[in-house]
Amino acid sequence: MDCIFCKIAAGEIPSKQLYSDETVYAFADIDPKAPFHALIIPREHIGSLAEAAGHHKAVLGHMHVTAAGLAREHGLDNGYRVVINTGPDGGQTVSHLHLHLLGGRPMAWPPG
Ligand code: IU
Repeated sequence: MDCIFCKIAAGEIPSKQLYSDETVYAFADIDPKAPFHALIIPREHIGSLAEAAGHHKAVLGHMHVTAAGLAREHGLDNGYRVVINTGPDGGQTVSHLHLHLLGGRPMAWPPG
């Protein structure tokens, strides 16, 4: 499968690693939208949150717990935002499930 995030998780395409284990990989977004912007992806290829099913509960939880750990590690003590853009209307541009962890500045609401 020709998936850029699968290749990043496999180390075939370089990235700035922030966290790695057997289930997820986290790296710095190449075009950061906040002073701290990490992407947390499952090693398993899941195209988007729209494909989530019962057997994905553990990996989805793992992604969120990883986000909370990275936020603590990087001092986002005043808060942060986690975002999963899903499908065309959700603004998803890469077809491999990814959780954005954004912090280091106040976030606006509602999002655009
Ligand atoms: P989106 O939710 O699908 O729009 O987010 C995709 C993100 O992936 C976006 O913030 C890009 O800057 C980021 N990204 C990256 O970090 N490295 C890449 O090689 C590619 C996209 I392609």
